[in-house]
Amino acid sequence: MKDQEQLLKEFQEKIDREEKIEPKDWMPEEYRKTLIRQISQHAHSEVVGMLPEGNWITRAPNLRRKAILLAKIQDEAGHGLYLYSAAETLGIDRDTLIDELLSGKAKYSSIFNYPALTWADMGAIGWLVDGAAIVNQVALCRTSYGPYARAMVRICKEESFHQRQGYEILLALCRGNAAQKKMAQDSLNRWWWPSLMMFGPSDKNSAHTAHSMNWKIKRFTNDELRQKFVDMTVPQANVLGIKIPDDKLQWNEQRGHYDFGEINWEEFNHVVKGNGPCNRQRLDDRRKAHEEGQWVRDAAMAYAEKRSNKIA
Ligand code: FAQ
Repeated sequence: MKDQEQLLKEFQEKIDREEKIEPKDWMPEEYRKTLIRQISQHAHSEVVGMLPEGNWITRAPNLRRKAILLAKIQDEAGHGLYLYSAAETLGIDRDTLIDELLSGKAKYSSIFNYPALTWADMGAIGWLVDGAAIVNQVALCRTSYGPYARAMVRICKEESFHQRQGYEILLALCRGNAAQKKMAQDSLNRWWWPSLMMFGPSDKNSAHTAHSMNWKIKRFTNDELRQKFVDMTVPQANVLGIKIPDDKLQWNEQRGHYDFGEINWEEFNHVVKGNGPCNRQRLDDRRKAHEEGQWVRDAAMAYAEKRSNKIA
């Protein structure tokens, strides 16, 4: 039998050769734990992420916008399902993960604890939040764990459609009257900094990045991805004709990147600890939705049991 050291060596060599780790392969316990943590937090983010947008389904400005918003929100639910399934391949069951979310033990992305106050926020969420999610997730298509990487490929295709629909909402508002343009600017003012926070703490304060980079779970650090997002988004704001709320934002010829101001990390920590503007409301809404969905889960189980009895 191979000893632990040999197994670890072969595991790392496999990762270094860019081969995927699959569910039945040997893996160190820390790798498994890191993946369960990251994939489940990601799944929870998709599911809680439905709430700020769900708030606007009944108030979408026309039928076309309502149909698009409904489809987008359903896509997020689907993303949650692929991700919970990917986490389950690591030997944890979905009920446990959902209990951790509903009890407040598990994290989900800080961004979804901010309120969606106007229709322009549907644009800002698509443009900035999905935009940030894509920058992070395109890299995750090459993550070392096979089921996570494969889920990401499909999710990214859908997210890029989401990003465009958000941008198109803002483009329509920015081409509209002064009040509509003001609404677009206001949404950018409120969502810009929280979107930058989505990438997580700065590299020097990130507890997991070093390990995750070594195992190729993460392909880029938090700060590298944040920079990519800023570089990609500034020209898009210029096309809209609205101003990113950062006086320090400027092109740095030497670095070939935009410089930008300091993130308010105190606010980030506050939100992650459960004290953001909507943390309580989001969890209450999820708990209520879970309770109200009990009959659906019961019916699905009863149907599955009946079918398996018939087959037996
Ligand atoms: N919010 O050491 P790191 C979406 C936590 S999907 C809350 O840097 P790591 C789709 C972190 O968990 C958006 N907590 O951690 C959509 C850790 O806590 P722990 C979600 C955060 O894992 C769009 C601690 O801080 N995307 O938007 C945040 O190496 C529109 C230390 O941090 C993903 O989850 C945060 N922003 O890097 C849906 C992508 N940042 O576990 C609806 C996958 C960090 O030790 C509408 N995840 N923390 O207690 C990742 O890439 C990584 O997990 C990071 C964090 C980059 C988020």
